[in-house]
Amino acid sequence: PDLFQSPDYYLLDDLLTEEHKLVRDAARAWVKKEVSPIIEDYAQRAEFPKQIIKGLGEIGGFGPYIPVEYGGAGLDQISYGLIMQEIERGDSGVRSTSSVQSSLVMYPIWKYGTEEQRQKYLPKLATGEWMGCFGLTEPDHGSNPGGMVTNFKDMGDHYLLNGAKMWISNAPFAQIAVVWAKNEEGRIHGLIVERGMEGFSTPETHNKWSLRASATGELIFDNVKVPRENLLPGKSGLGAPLGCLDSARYGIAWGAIGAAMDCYDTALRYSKERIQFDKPIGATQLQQKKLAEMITEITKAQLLTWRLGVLRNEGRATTAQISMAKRNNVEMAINIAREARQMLGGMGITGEYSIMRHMMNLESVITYEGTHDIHLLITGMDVTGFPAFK
Ligand code: TGC
Ligand code: FAD
Repeated sequence: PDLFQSPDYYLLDDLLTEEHKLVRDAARAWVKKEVSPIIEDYAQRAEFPKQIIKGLGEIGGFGPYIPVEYGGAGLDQISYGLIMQEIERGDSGVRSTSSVQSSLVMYPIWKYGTEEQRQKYLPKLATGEWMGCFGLTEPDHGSNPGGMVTNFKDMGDHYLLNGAKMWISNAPFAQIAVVWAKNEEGRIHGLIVERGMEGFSTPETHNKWSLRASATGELIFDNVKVPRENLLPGKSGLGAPLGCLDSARYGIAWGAIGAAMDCYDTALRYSKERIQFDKPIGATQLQQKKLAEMITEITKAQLLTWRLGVLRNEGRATTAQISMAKRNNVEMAINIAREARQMLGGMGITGEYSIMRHMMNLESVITYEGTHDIHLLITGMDVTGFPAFK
């Protein structure tokens, strides 16, 4: 019973199958045992806890929906979402590692790769024996990745890759990078770049106040010779990386609920125990307003996201629907983290509680995978037909 403190105000468990609940419970138990006790320390030291990689693979954190024949867990989109929710209840940076590996590395290899590429990479990525990263963002092209300047030339027996990527999760320790670059005609393609290739380096980005337990870095390509067989042939154009983002953003929509639940749980418990003016702060109207609004927003986000999962299982979810859920849920979580932090008073700023870490992490989550503004503009474009980006 201790495992199930998480709010389920509208009895959403009734909408889940036995498999969904088993998958979620296993992820929740693992996060509670292996992530929560150590993560604050790693975040304070700005270090990624590499020892959790194997366990992340075992709970289905790497490629939950990738078919079993390639080492994935073969689960549906709701299970995928629930795993992300539970991981992010622990830490957004750990969920980032899982999102990148699953949706930004395994997904493109599975969807756009050759059978040889699938066999070579997917099983090792599913266990975490190999880790991957995804290079789309560049120093001068973040929200507008279509403007990228990283490029490759066809040299006959190989491609010659030049350019740089920035803000890349997992880059400092990944064995492989799925890199998006333009060919001589300016068409975007995905290439698998492997650590050890001459001219390829991955310097780490330091001094982050957010996502400190996740390693972020650059990808630098200085005349890197990439074998021809490392090009992903199945899809080209900006739609190829954007297709991966659909899957990752969907996972983030669920993940943000996990971070919000942890903040809510913590604040609720604290409000019952903390006595001021001879009564629990939870007995005051102001603190009840905060808690009531939190549980309302979490419940709305759960319903939105569960429905989106059903649509994804049916292959009917649109990019704009995913943007709406990512945008809504991350804002919901960051607002809850800020309110919950205040409810803990001075204790809220310490590492004794997880809230301030969630709050700072969510500043990255609201920026990456499309900023809050970009997702609003995607919704705006969807309802009006006018792209306001350009
Ligand atoms: P636009 O002209 O709209 O589209 C270009 C082509 O792509 C097609 N397309 C899609 N295809 C598949 N799936 C989607 N979701 C698609 N969205 C668009 C589109 O049909 C078109 O195809 P074609 O054949 O006509 O060429 O492109 P645009 O340049 O106007 O850009 C639109 C915009 C702004 C929405 C897009 O660039 C965008 O989403 N920008 C945000 C960038 C972003 O999200 N970057 C994330 C980097 S990865 C990351 O942050 C990882 S964080 C780590 C973690 O996950 O934890
Ligand atoms: P910009 O695009 O420069 O945006 C700056 C501001 O301008 C934002 O507020 C934005 O909303 C606004 N803006 C931009 N365009 C418009 C417009 N047309 N109209 C109105 N406002 C606009 N990328 C990867 O490829 N792989 C990764 O693994 C990865 N991991 C990341 C990890 C972390 C911790 C962080 C912080 C980022 C990561 N990113 C990654 C990069 C992330 O996707 C980008 O930071 C994000 O897409 C925004 O790009 P930018 O930082 O260049 O901001």
